[in-house]
Amino acid sequence: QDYTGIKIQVLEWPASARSVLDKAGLEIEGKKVSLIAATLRPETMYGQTCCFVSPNITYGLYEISSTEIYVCTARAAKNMSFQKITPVRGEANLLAEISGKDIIGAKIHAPLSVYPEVRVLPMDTILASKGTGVVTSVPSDSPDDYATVVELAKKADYYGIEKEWASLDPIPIITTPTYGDLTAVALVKELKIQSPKDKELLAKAKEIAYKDAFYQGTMLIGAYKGEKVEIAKNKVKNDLVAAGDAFVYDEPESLVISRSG
Ligand code: ZZB
Repeated sequence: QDYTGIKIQVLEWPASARSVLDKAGLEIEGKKVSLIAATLRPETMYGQTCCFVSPNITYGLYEISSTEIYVCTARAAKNMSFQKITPVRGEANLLAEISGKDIIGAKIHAPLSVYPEVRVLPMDTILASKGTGVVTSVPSDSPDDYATVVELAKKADYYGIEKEWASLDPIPIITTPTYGDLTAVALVKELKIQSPKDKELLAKAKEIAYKDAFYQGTMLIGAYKGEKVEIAKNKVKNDLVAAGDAFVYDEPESLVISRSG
């Protein structure tokens, strides 16, 4: 998979994370720490409303330079170390480990998002075996993300979050003749998806959403407003990389296959 690794900078850690990092003796003062979200949809980054981690995944903080730290799974860091992303080939320098649980509520900056500051929220359906274990949320165009934020807002107390954090309006990013300006919202409704646990329906919605946006979609926002998604996708990706807000992250397909047997 040809992912784009989006650097989502942590602006403010919750108390739980500060205590974990303190105990690990890690000094992050003056360093840029970013959660790395793996996405196949760089052109949708204008519509990020939060960033998801799994409460059941352990993440690592990896040293990228004297001033930069990336947060992702160990598996992803290992893969990155063979793609010239870490300083030494084949090595990822682990500075500390932290549970996704302890990152929830962090205040972050998601590049290109119309919302200058958003929050880290929990997503139970994140797979540790895919991408970086960090998923940036675009509820306008990702049915999984929309179903998850609706669930989180409904049961904010249960999930231990502030309702407002999960209540930011989806942003119209792409328009298509079939689904309009908020493809994921339309599909969740059409397929009567009730919760993030509706796995099969969500898989179906995702497939439809990918195809519809890629072949029929037109950008409604950003530098390539009015252009076809098919064309704009790589332009937005290249701009993010050029700005230092993202990098190309390739996931070896064979690795995924051999893992699942
Ligand atoms: C932002 C985004 C915006 C995404 C969108 C999708 C969509 P795939 O196709 O199965 O490979 N993702 C990334 N890593 C994980 C993970 N470990 N567990 C669960 N979900 C993950 O899925 C790739 C997409 O799934 C990625 O692209 C990411 O969400 C999420 F408008 O990033 B995406 C129609 C989808 N639209």
